[in-house]
Amino acid sequence: PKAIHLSDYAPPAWLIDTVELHVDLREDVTTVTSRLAVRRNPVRAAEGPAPLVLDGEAMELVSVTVDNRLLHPADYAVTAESLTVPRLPEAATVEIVTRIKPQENTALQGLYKSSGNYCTQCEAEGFRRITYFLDRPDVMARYTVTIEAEKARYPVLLSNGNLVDQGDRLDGRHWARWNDPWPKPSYLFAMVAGALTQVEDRFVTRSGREVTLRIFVEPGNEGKVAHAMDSLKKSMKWDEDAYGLEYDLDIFNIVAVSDFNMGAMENKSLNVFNTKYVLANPETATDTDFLGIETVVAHEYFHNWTGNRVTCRDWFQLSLKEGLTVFRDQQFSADMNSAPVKRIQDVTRLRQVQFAEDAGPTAHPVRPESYIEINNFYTPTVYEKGAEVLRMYRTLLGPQGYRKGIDLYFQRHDGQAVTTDDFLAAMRDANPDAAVDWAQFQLWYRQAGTPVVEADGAYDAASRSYRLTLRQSLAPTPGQPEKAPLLIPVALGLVGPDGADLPLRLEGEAAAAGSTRVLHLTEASQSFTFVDVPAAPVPSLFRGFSAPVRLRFPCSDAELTFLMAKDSDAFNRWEAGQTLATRIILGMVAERTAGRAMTVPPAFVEAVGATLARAHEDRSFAALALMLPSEGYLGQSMEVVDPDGLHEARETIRRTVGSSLGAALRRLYGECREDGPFAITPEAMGRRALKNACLGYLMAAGDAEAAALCLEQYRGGSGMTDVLAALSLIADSDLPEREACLEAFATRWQGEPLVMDKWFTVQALSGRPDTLERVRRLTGHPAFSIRNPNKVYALIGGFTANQARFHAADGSGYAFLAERVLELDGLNPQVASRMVKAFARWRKFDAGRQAHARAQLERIQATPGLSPDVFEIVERSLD
Ligand code: HT7
Ligand code: ZN
Repeated sequence: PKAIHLSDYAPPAWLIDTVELHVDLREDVTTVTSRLAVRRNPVRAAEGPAPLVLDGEAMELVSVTVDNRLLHPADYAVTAESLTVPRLPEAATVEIVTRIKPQENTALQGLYKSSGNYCTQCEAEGFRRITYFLDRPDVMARYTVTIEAEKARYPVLLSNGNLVDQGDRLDGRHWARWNDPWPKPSYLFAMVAGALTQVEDRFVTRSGREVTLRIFVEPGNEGKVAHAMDSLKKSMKWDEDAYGLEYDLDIFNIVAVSDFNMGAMENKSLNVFNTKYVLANPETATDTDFLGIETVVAHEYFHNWTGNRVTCRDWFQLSLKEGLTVFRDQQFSADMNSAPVKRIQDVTRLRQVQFAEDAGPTAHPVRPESYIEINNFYTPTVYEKGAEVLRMYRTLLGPQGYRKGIDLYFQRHDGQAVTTDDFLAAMRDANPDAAVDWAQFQLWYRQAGTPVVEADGAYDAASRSYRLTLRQSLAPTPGQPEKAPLLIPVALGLVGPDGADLPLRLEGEAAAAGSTRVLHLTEASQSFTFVDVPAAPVPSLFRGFSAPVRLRFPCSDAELTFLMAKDSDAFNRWEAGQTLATRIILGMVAERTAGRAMTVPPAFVEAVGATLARAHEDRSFAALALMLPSEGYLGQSMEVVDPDGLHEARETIRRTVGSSLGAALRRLYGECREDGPFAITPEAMGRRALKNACLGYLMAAGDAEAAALCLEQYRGGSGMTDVLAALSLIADSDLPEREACLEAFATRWQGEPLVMDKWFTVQALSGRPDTLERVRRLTGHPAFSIRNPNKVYALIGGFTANQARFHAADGSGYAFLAERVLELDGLNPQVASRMVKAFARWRKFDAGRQAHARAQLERIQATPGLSPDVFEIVERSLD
C-alpha cells in the first residue's frame, strides 16, 4: 500500500456542483445511478485539460454516459480503485450506473445492512463504495437522492435534507426523494432504509425556526430514547448560547443502528448512531452510559457547524473538525454537569490513551503528515490532543478572545473546506493585541509527542521572592528526531501555608494579577520570579491541566498531601492525590522487584481517610479522588513495564485501604445508599459513584461483610450502575456465588445486546488467572459475534485493556489477539486495526514478552492479503 502525503495536496482538477442519486435497493443487488454536474476547477485551469478521475471500489460498473451519450468501455478506464474519463468538455453531465451488494458488506463502510435495515457510513472514504465520485472533502456538492425499496420491509426511507417527494409503485415498492440545500462533501452523505419506529419532538431556535427532531430505532426500543432526545435539545440550546450557532434546517434526524464501527456520524441532518449512544434507561444503562450519550449526541450535533458548514480541505486536517468538536462537547458536558469532574475524566482518558499513543510507534502529530489508511487516523491524538490544542487557544486568549476568533473563523470560512492553518489565522487575526507567538503555537499541530516539563522552585525569605524554573523537552518520535520548544500555557497559583492563594506579582510588574495566572513557557528553560511573597509557598502548577504535558516537580509527599487538602483548584487537588498514589505504587513495585515485601505507607492510608472524611462536600469528586491511577497509565512511567508488579501493588493498596479504613468506608457506603428515588442528576450520580468506590475498597479487603453487601447490591440494585458495579467486583472475586451471578445476569439480559456487551466486558476485565480461557470460551457464546463491532470492543477490546492478563508472561494473551485480528481483518479491517493497536507498546515490556509480541506481529505481517489498515499499524509497530 502507498502512503499519501500532506505535501502532495493539490486542489481537485474537477468540481461537482450537483449530484442526483437514484438508489434501487433489492435483496440480490442494489443499483445506484448517479448523475453528476461536473466542471473543470478554474484554479487548475492553467494546467490544461485533465481527465476526470473518480474514486470507486468494491462495485461493478454498469455504464457511463456523458451528456446523454452512452460511452463505449474503450472510452474510459476502470481500475480496482478508480474510473477515468479522459476527454470531457469544460462542463458536463456524467451519469454512472453501478451495482453493489450491501448485504455482503461486513466492513461497515459505504452502504451496508444492520439488523436487516440499510444504512451508510461514508466518512472517511465510504462514498466511493456506493458510486464513483471525487471522494474528497474539498469537493462540495448539492445532493438530491431518490431511494426506492420494497415498502413492507423498508417502510422508512431517509436521506439528508428535506423530503421533497415520495410515492408508491404498483409492485409493492415505494420511493422517497430527499434534497439537501447545503453543499456538502461526500463523506456527509447518508441514507437509511428500514423498518424503524420514530420518536418525535421539536425545538424552536432562537430566531424562531421550528425544527422537527426525530430519533429512529428498531421497534421495541422507543422507550429508551428520552435521554438522547433531551441531550439533543440541550445541545441545540447550548450551541446558541455559548457559540451563537443556530441549526439551519427544519429537520434533524438520528437513526440508531447496532452494527457501527465507531460511536456515531454527523451526516448532514441525518446522524447515524451506534445504539450504544442512543438507547438507555436506568435498568439497562449505567451513569457512564447516560453521560456518554449526552456527550456523543452533543458532539455530532455540534459538527453541524464545526465540520459540516465549515469542513476539512483534506483528511490531514481532520483535527480541524474533530479537535474543535471534542473541545466543544467537553465544554458542553462540563456546563451540564460538574466542570472539575468532567475535566478530571477527560484528562484521565487523555493520559491513558493519548499519552500512550504519543509514546509509541504510532505517534503522530495532531495534523499528521502522511498516512496509508485514513481510517487509522481517527485517533486519540487527532481527537483528544486536538481538543487540548483548542483549550490552549482559549487559555491563552481568554474566553472573549477565543470567541472573537471563532466568530471570525465562521465569518471567513462558512461553506468552505479549510485547514488548521486557516483556523489559527482566524484566532490570530481576531486577537491582534494578544501576546502570542503564533508560529510557535502552530508547533502543537506539527510536533508529535508529549512534552515533559520539569519544574523547580526556590523561596528566598530575605527578598520575599519565589523563583520558579521550568524546563521543557520533547523526545524524538517516529520521523521527528528533532523538536523545537513549544508555547506552553502554564496556569499556576502559589498556595500559602494556610492554604490560601498568594497574590501573583512577577518581578517588574506594578501590581499582582489574580490568584491563578497563565505563564507562557516558550523557551527550553525559563525562570519566573514572583515578588512580595510573604511565606514559602507550595506551587500549584498546570491548574486545570492547562497543557497536555507530563509534569515533573520534585515536591515532598507532605506537600502533595497539603495540596490534596488545600489547593483552590479542584483539578490539582485531585492531581496531587494521583501523583502521590503513583509515587507510592511505583515504589512498591520497585520493592517487589528487589525481592522485598510491599508495604503501603501509613501516611497514604491517612490521606485516603481524609478524602473519605471530606467526601460529602462533593461526592463525584471524592469518587474520582479515591480512584487509583490505572495499571496502563502507571506503566507509562516505568522504564520496563512490569504488569504483574503493578497489578499486585495496586491490589495491595486497595486491600490495605479497604481493611484499614473499613469502618469509614462502610459508613460512607451506607450514607450514599440513602439516595431517594432514582435520578440521573449529577448529585445522584455522585452518590452512586462514591458508594461504588467504597464498595470496591471493601471488597478488596475480602471480608465476609463486604461480600454480603456486594451480593445484596447485585441482587437488589435499582439500576444498572449499581448492578454492574457489584457484578464487576463479583467477577473479579473468588466468591462461590460468582458463576451463578454471571449466569443469572446473562439469562436476565440475553435480549438486550448492549447489556450483554457489559457482561462480556466484566469477564474480560477480571483479574482472575483463568480470564483468557474464559474469554476464549466466550467468543463462542451465542450472544457474541465477531461481525458486530460492539461485541468485539466489549470482549476482545476489554481483554486487551486487562494489563495483567493480556500481557501474560507466556505470551498467551498476544497469541489470542493475533488470532482474532486475523479473523477480523477479512471481515472488518477498521475494527481489526483498532484491535491490533494493543500491540503497539510491545517494546516497553521485558525481553520475554517482547519476543512473544514480536512473534505475533510478524505472524500477522506475514499473512497474505492483509488490509492496508492492519498493515500500516503492524509496519509501524515493527519499525
Ligand atoms: N466523524 C465521525 C467519524 C466516524 C468514522 C470514521 C471512519 C469510519 C467510521 C466512522 N464512523 C464515524 C465521528 C465523529 O467524530 O463524530
Ligand atoms: Zn467528531
